[in-house]
Amino acid sequence: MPDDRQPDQTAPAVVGPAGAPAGSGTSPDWRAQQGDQLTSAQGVRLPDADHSLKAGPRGPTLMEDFHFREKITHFDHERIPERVVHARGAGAHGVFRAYGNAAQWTRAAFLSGKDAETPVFVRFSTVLGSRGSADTVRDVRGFAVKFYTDEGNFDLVGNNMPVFFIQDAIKFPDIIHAGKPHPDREIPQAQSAHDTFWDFVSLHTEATHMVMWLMSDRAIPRSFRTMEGFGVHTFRLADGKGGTALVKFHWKPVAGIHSLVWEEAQLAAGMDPDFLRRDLADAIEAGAFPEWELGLQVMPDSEDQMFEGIDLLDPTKIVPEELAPVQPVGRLTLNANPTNFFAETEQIAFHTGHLVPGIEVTDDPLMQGRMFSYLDTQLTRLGGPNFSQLPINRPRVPVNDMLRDGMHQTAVHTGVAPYLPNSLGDGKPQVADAKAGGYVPTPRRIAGPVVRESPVSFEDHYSQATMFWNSMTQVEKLHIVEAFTFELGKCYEQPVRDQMLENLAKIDAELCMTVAEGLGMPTPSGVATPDGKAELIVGLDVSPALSQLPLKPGPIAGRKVGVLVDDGADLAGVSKLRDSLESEGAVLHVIAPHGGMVKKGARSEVVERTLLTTRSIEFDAVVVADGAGSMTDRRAITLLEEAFRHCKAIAAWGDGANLLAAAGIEADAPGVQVSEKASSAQRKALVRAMGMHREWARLPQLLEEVVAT
Ligand code: HDE
Repeated sequence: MPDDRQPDQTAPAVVGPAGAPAGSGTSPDWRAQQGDQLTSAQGVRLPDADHSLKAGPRGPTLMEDFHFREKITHFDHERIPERVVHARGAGAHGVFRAYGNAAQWTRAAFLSGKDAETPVFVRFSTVLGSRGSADTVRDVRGFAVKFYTDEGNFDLVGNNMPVFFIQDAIKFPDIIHAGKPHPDREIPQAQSAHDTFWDFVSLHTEATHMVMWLMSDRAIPRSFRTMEGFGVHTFRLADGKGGTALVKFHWKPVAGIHSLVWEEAQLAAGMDPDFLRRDLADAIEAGAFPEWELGLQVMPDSEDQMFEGIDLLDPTKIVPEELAPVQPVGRLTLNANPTNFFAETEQIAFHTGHLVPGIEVTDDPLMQGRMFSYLDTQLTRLGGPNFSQLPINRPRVPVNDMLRDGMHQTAVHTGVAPYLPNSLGDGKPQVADAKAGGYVPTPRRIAGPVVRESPVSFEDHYSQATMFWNSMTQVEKLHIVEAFTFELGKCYEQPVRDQMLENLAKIDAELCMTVAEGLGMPTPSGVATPDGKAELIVGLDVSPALSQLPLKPGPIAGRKVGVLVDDGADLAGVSKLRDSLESEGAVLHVIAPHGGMVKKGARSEVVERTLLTTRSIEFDAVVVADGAGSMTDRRAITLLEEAFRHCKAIAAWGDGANLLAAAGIEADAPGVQVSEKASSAQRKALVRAMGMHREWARLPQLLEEVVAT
């Protein structure tokens, strides 16, 4: 009897960019669009792409026009339901390379094998907005990774924040209903700055720690490339020899953690709603491949699943890195853009239950709920139970699952015995025990009364919110205060603001007072403990690792510099600057008042942006070349003013300094490099300043100015 397998899946993988096996022999060919001839879906060649079949040139269209009907019918059904959360996303292909040191904790071969390489697809997303919403809204970002391992697919469906709003999955529909637009007017789109969200989180105080992250700069990343990622829940790793450990997964961006400033995020939402997906695709296309290290925090698999007083099953708690260091175990590199957004980024189906031997879940009640939801949601979204056969979801190992038929079945199964045991199929497929690579979870004891309750340790809702606040620098604290004041300022219901201020008082008295001042509300009395700290501290008071400000300059690969020029500008200097930036992997864009070319003598430069088509948000630094200093266009001034206000690196040489002066930027202001001539010292200083991301030293100066006026 032949094996009861899908023909393609037994063959060694010949894969295209989406992992689609190319057709061979008599197997069905999975590729679309073969041949140069336009055909119907049935492969019939078609003579005309522009006219329907009519009774005379001025007559009605005929029912018999199967070409027209097939085309319109297909078009009418092009949309599939968007994801109920994380609808807006962007993805990329890549590779994960293991360092090999994880073998001490897990038998999962893709993690434990030294230099083992595993293809991956990653999808980044926002949570609240619809598919067409803006990228840069204040929101949590999804960070979902599908590893096509040699032992089957493993999905690490994480976020860019290490905790979550709720502790029990039963509340997930509620928090999402509260965060989504109000049901009557369907406003506001893709944001949390409205009454129902704050009503929910102020009453569900377990959300407090997560809300601190949401109000921090983490919620407005500069780029997907500059975000951390977290598995959030505690997982169990098994080494295959009886040893287990509890772990948390971390993705550490090689490019460092960077964020937008709030005004920039808002401008981008209008000027370039595709800001983050464009950045990702551009960087990959330019060869500045985004990279992360995968790290593990490893804790003992103790009976009570507590670590230093922290309940490892509570998804609103982190384990501070100072208590359990993040140990790097491999590197992820994104190196190819999708070929087709729908086929890959939209149709990819993640599931927390896509696990491989050596990686197991724990009893975290949020994770347990997710183990149900992800499979269930794909049935509606992807139209039935066969979504694993879509090229982007298909494992890169033989699949022999005995699942049959169903909507959109694309496999032609052979054999008559899709059941076990059988005699008609030679007893195949065979089951595999742990030794043969079967997924056999570590036996764990589950005993207890049937109750709807949480453990007492889940009642601490404030101590880590306070730790987060304590760990921020002044600039980060300022941003958090501004974010709370903005968001609560957008709430119309007074009781909602009151409730929230009372919660803030339990985190930190100063935080509460400053937000209350901004809202023009009295600070709630009698709520804060005398020192403004939460009553119960578990773990640590302060975790410096939580601050995202760089202490030394980081890499600038994939970052963008805009150079203002005009006809007659020092194009030799521009060219040298481009060389320096390109050697660091950064990109230079020439901005001029007009399109086409700018010239000086025999030299010329292509104008890539005009003052009409660009805005400061596009750049990490702005430079004015000698010869562009007498520009009078208001938009050039705005570009510089915004870049300065957003604390970006700024430079000018020669008469370029005049334009800075026209924008009110002093030559000796922090993060501003002015020189008489284009020089390598200036270029180096610019690279260093960009590596620090922002020149925050400007902030107090700006504040003084605001106060003074
Ligand atoms: Fe999700 N989540 N989630 N989530 N989630 C979905 O699955 C859900 C949670 C996350 O790029 C949905 O295919 C429940 C935590 C990401 O395709 C859905 C609960 C974390 C993505 C779903 C959570 C996440 C999703 C919607 C509470 C971080 C996008 C469409 C128990 C660790 C994946 C879909 C992609 C998507 C359910 C909480 C991350 C409905 C019930 C915590 C990154 O199944």
